[in-house]
Amino acid sequence: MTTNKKLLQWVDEMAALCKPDKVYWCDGSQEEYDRIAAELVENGTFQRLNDELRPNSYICMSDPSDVARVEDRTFICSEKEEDAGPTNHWMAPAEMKKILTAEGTGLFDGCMKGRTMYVIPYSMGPLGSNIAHIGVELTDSGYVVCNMRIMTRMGQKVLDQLGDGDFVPCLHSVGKPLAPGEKDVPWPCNSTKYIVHFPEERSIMSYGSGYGGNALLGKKCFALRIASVMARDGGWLAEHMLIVGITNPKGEKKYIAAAFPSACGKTNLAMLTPSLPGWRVETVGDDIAWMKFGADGRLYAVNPEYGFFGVAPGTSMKTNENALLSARANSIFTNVALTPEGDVWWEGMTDEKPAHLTDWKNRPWTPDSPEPSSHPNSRFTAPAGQCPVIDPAWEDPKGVPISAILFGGRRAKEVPLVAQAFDWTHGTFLGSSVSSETTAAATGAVGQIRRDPFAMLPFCGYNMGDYFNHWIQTGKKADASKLPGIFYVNWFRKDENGKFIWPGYGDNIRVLEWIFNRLDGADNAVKTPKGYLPKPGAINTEGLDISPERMNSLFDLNKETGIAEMEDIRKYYDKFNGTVPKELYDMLDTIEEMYEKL
Ligand code: TSX
Ligand code: MN
Repeated sequence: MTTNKKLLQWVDEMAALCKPDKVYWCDGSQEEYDRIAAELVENGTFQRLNDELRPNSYICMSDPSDVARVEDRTFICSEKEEDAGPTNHWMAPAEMKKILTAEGTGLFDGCMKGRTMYVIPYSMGPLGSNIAHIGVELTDSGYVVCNMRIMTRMGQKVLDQLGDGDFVPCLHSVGKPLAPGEKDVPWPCNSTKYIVHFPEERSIMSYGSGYGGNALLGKKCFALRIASVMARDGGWLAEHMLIVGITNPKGEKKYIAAAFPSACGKTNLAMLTPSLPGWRVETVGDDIAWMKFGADGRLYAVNPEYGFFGVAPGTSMKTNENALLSARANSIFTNVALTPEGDVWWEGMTDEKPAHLTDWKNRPWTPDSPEPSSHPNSRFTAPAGQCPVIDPAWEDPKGVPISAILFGGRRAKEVPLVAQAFDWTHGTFLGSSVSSETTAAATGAVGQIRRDPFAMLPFCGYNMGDYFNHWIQTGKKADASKLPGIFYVNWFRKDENGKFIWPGYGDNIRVLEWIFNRLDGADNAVKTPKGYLPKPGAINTEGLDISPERMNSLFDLNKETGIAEMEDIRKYYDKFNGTVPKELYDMLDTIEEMYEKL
């Protein structure tokens, strides 16, 4: 238990508001997890999978209306609207609090009737790390409790660590109170949804959804939106980045962090199986990096999470063996298909489709069925410690020293396979310009270029222009010689026939090798308006069926299209109400001048 006055008082107040039948403090034990999972089975929320095939694991089908993050219902409630900025939805905190908590009319008033309010103390980051922070989530969802136990370090050990210290209060309800005697549904939720952040107060309130980032509040809500504000104020970085350790054949190791928009294979890179002999890639994290400067002036990163909440479709032994093996046991599968043997399946898991399945809407499914068996945003929740290539230092409270930061996106043209930034400011420019072409996985037109600066568009808890400035200032304050190198990669260049030029996947180690050597000062690059590009032949293509001409086509330089890209970025900056720092506009001018001289 705890004697933390702020925590005890807040739990009492929220219980008085939400009016649950009882309040239960999670201890984080396996017995507790098993008991709550058994209750979810009893309620029809979970089905236990075959213990021979998928030990201690469950499948769960959500309500078809509650399947993804709801960006249009996500709010940053700062005192001033300009502090939320043009990329966020804003409402005044007092107005939002009235909607959510006013006695009698507030959505949270009585919202937990007939249910248990679970108290989940959790640490984002290794317990006791000076990079870690503690949150407490109150929820009326057993599904959330089970997922939070995989995704975070959770329970009594966190209360012990917290002592009288501070925490981020996170209130969550599915928004479906039960009348006396009313039978629950397998996936309770509400058609009214609010995912709300109070950045000045550093608190979160989420109503109406039980799914993913809407409900597991440690992830996108705390570790990115609230933490980005904490990082701005505290001089550190909270980023939407994977973290990996790369070891070369000589046994030398470097850690890199990388940000990609969705549908670029971020989790695949986080668990890459290198195609080059002697190279190793080890996983620290697949989604979020918290980075602070150490006493030695270097940037150290922790993965604030404890598990993977990965997109299932497309994950196979070919595309990401280590992700599949991470979810071989002790995992939760949401909105995938169930096999007759009691295992899971999803599109892309195997070349051959199973003859019979139960689909994510609980209907019989065959390969002739008109719809996919699994929802495109279906997920596995798996303990990170089960990843076969988890890095030995992934729980090191010091974090891991970051040598390089990668940005990337999906672009058929214009953006090279890899480029190194001239310096930190140019790297910030590259991060601010991150763009990706839409794929069939997202809704809307396919192949349209969307900007997603730093892959943080839905996750920055304050004004995006101010966030760009925080990056610029971070570079100015640091010892430049100790800052990570910044790179931009694009695995997705296509030729004139629409075919991918670069093989990608395990062969991306060839690009990482060039980066690795570059960091060691190798003379393997030429300066261009796109940054430092590999000298011809500097990327190892041994064993690949790719001609030097085809390699060169990954690095084409064209004055007209290059300048057009800069003008597109300039137009994008102009949408930020004058908050984009001058350094970035200056960088546009500099690069345009470089193109003019081509
Ligand atoms: O994840 C991907 N990565 C990163 C891997 C570490 N994907 C999948 C993206 C959707 C999530 C990729 N797709 C990658 C990639 O590097 N590259 C591509 C494009 C591609 C697709 C198929 C082939 C090659 C490239 N096939 C053959 O070359 C045979
Ligand atoms: Mn993510």
